[in-house]
Amino acid sequence: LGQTGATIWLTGLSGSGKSTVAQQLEKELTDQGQLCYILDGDNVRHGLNRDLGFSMEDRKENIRRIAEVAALMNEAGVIVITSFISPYISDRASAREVIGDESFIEVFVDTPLEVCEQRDPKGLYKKARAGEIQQFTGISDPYEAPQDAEITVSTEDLSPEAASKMIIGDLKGRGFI
Ligand code: GGZ
Repeated sequence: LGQTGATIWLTGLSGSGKSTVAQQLEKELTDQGQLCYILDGDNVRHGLNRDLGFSMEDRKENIRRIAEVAALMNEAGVIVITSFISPYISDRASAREVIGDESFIEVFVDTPLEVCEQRDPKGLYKKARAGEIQQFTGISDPYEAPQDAEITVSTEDLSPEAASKMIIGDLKGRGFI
């Protein structure tokens, strides 16, 4: 009997609010008794993908492995929430293929670069501007915004709670929960 997990694929700049949305969504799904799990830099880039950096090739491989893991977890019935910049349209399209179009929900966390740079919670934009970090997304490396995301959330004027509600509504509409 096929299990029916889904993958909520968050994409957006560093500091856009992906993690906050992911955590809020995880909390609400868990409260509803749903099995879900966040894949993010903390649990993937420090383990499975610790051999990878931020070149175009390494980002591609990062996203490829994450998609394969998400697909396996979906097969086990888990709702997976991924929180990675995933800056390239082609890499996200490949992830969609690996996971399956019907279980892939792309969510664009659409926070303008100016706002992310203003927030700069880890001081990374400052370092990137100073040339201390190379190939930093939005500053010295590209971010290709989605044109066909299932959901776009503008965290500038939408709270994490409201963003999470939108995603939950979508999951309900598709019959995943
Ligand atoms: C972008 C970088 C970089 C460079 C380190 N470019 O705000 P953060 O710190 O916690 O999130 C960023 C994270 C991006 O890793 P991802 O795995 O999401 O990237 S990708 O999907 O493109 O593979 C940032 C930190 O790592 N970071 N160097 N050069 N972000």
